[in-house]
Amino acid sequence: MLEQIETLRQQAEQDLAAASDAAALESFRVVYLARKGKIAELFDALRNAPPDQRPVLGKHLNALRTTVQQAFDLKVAGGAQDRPRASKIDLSLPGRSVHAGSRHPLTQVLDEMKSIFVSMGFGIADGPEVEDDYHNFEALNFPPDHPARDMQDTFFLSRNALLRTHTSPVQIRVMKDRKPPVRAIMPGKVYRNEAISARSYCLFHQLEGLHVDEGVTFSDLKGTLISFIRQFYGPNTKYRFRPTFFPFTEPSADIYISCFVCGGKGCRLCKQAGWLEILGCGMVDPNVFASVGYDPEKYTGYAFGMGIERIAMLRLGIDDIRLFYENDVRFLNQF
Ligand code: 2U9
Repeated sequence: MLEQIETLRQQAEQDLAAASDAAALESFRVVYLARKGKIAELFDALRNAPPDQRPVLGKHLNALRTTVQQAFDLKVAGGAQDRPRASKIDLSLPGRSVHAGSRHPLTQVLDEMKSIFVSMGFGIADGPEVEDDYHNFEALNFPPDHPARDMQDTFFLSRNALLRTHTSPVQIRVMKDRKPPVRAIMPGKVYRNEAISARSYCLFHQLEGLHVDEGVTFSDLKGTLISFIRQFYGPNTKYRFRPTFFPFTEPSADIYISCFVCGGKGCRLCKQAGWLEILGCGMVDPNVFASVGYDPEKYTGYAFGMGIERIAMLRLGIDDIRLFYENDVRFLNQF
């Protein structure tokens, strides 16, 4: 048995020297050092040895187990120190930040507006961006000779196909589809054939809204839009309504808020006026109701519209509308 012990010692020495990775070391441990390994097998065999030899053989076996275990432990520990790449990692260095991306600034402003109107009971409707003269102009009470119908102002794709110049045709489609009550906002892209500059672009976004039912009044319009202004611009924002004209509403108004930079004293943002124009609104013209088949004697309603780029520019301090469409990450990263 002494010979067996010596042979096992030599075998273990060779196998340990040959074990070059973690998997080989683990199989070495299982073969030699585990509960059913080769060294344990010899300890079992000790029971069959003549009783007078057992103490000496036991001593040799214990020595073998200690030697193999120590050599194994040393190699495992040495392997850990042998990792030059790992040892060069400085765990105290601050991590590199990963820019996760964010919503486009126009999407951020639109999402905030949508959630305010949805909380006030408005649904969200959308419709086609390629429209016809009827939905974009005629049903909205634009006279045949209105300047917006001119090629200079509108992109015509053919004689009767054009890129919508506002989201109002969506309201026409919604009203033709459904009976009152109707209460919805219509956010989306609109197109205008204008000279491109820091202030105007061929494409921009609008959010329009419409509420039609029996007995809807100008007070409802005021209550809804003042509530929107307080939620979006802050509870102490001052506002004023100024009469204006739109073909599709009568009476009509533009709403201004006190400049949130100077508080109304006059500054560069409000062009010294102290007021910023933020949206237009009015009571839906009876001619519009007639063209969608609503009885103008029975139903009344209000509508409003705002340009999202203008509002985002005022709020975020952006002075060139083209920045929204260039997708320059140096611009987008700031929001
Ligand atoms: C229907 C009836 C009425 C939508 C309205 C405005 C006033 C308005 C402008 C804001 C800035 C356009 O983006 S902008 O240039 N819009 O001032 N829009 S009332 O009125 C409607 C719409 C549809 C059937």
